[in-house]
Formats: sequence, C-alpha cells, structure tokens
Amino acid sequence: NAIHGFLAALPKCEHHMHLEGSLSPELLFELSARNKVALPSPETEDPAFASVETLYERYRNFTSLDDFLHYYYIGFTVLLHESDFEALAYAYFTRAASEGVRHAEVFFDPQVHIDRGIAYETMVNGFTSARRRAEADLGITSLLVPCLLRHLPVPASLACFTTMREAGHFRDGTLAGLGLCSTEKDRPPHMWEEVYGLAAKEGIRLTAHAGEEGPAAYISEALDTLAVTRIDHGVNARLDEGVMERLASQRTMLSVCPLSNVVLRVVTKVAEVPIRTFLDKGVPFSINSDDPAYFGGYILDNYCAVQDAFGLSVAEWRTIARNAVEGSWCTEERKEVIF
Ligand code: ES4
Ligand code: ZN
Repeated sequence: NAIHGFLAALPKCEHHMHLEGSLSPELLFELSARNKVALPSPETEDPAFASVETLYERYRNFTSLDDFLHYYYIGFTVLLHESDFEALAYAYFTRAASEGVRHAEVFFDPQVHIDRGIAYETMVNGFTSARRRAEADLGITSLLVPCLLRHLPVPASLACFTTMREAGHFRDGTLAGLGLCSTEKDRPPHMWEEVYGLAAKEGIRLTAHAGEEGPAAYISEALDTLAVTRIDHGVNARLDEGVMERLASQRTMLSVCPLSNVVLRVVTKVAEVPIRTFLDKGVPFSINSDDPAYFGGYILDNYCAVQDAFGLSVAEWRTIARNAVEGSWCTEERKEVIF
C-alpha cells in the first residue's frame, strides 16, 4: 500500500507514550529473570504469565482501563536499576526513530516507582541517559514528562511534585512539563487544582489525560481549573459541541491514541475516533501509541489504522503532521528542522 510508505516517511512527533507502557513481554520476562523478581505464577495466580505468547494474547483482551492498569503495574515491578530504565527508554527511542519519529515527549509514572522503593534519581538518570544516547545515535529529540497519578490520594501528588521541583529538574530541563494520568472515574480534574497551581507559578508546561473514559466536561474542567495547554486523549470531546468549538478556537492540541481507544473499549473501532470531525472543525490533534507494548501497535500502526479507517488525503496527512510539530514543546528551531 503506497500511502503506508508515505506515512512511514512522514516526519512524526509523538506526545502520548508512557515509557512503562513500552515494556514488551519479552523485556518483562528478561528483566524478571535478570533481577530475580517473580511474576504472578501461571499455575496458581494468572495463567497469562505462562509465556510471552499467552501474555500478548491476554493483552489483546483487555476489557477496561482498570483491567489494563492491573497488568501495566505488574510490569513496573521488574524495573529496579538505572540500567533497566535506560534499556526500556532506549528500546522505545530505537523503535520510534525507525518509524519516522523525529521528536518524542514521553511520560513516566514517578509515584509508582518511588512507592515501591526505587529512588527518584534512579529512574530519571536512566531515562535521561537514554534520551542523550538516542539523540546522539539516532537523531531523535525527546522531552521527559512525569505524570501524577489520579487513583492515589492528592497529597501523594503534592509530595511527588515537591520532590521533582526540589531536585531542580523543571528548571534545568530534565523534566519538560507535568501530566496527570490513570483512572478518571470519580477523580475529576479540579482535585489537582492546587498542585497544578503551584506548577503554573513556576512556569511549568501542563497537560492532563481527560475525556478518555471521563466525560467531555472533564476536558473543559481541566482547561479551567488546571490551566493545561494540551489534553491527552480528549476523544470524548466529540460528545459536546461547545467543547469542540473551544478546542478549535483556542487551538488546544489533543494527543489522540486510536489503537488504545479500541483496546480499552473507549470506542468499538478506529472509525469511531472522531478524526474526520476534528479535521473538519479545526481541532488540532496528534496521533500516538499510548502504551504500545500493551495495545498492539507503535506509532506507525496507529497512523496506518487511521488511514485504513478514514482514507485521508496527502494534504490532510500533511496538516496532521504539521499540527503535531506545532503542538510540540520543543524549540522553534527544532520545529523548523523537523517540518
Ligand atoms: C494510561 Cl491509556 C491510559 N489512560 C490513563 N492512564 C494511563 N497510564 C498509562 N496508560
Ligand atoms: Zn496515556
């Protein structure tokens, strides 16, 4: 298919990719053996852990965000040393660069690692060294964005934010911004207003997952109470005309993740992701992989799935690629080199 070659060559930016979500079953078993961290027993606990294949098969059958998050957090347990975090991130940058990604803004979940006894510096040093090596060897630039976790108490978010700020990492560019992820159920955005207010005072770039399983109203609430300049997912904006118009007029970029939305049953098929509507109404968006090791595809698979569902023109793909570059948090100089 000729257009797939075109999509592979298109200069891409990825804005919604959780580094822990790029942990393949292969690397999971490898690190489990090397670090002597037991996974759930396939005999007595969870048959999915019998092999790489059965685990991939289980990943194809998630029923909800919470069902996915259960496996996602098991994956964290094998990450112990700086070299593990380095290997995880470098494997992602290698794959992304091979698919035409020129710039990637990647998420990680510091709270989960800190809570299980991993030093904050261990993960950040590992990720940072992978970023440097990937830029030097592969020409891919990247930014690192921590996500606070919505299913944990708000004071835990405050404590984590304080750790990162006191490390000086927002000021020196080690961390490029702040995000918010995990389950939206009964955790409305305004609960994080205080933390986001502190971050805004320091001039930190802000984004948040909203309108994935949560309603369109959570998108407006994130814009109003958290002062985010980007929305992660945001597909439920399609259910509210006012929210659509606001995103278009403010040019707030959505980081859309089509295969993730299908696997987690936010939509029943990629054709239900409102790509056509976003294009027609001028809502800027980028196309992303979210948790590529769990959702059956990296960024190019997501681009191809969108093409198969919508049959976009070359001009429309150029608009999507340009909007993704423009919505990035890299320098204007870097944007000009990419597009
Ligand atoms: C996530 Cl798909 C998704 N939604 C919310 N939080 C997340 N963390 C990792 N993947
Ligand atoms: Zn996500």
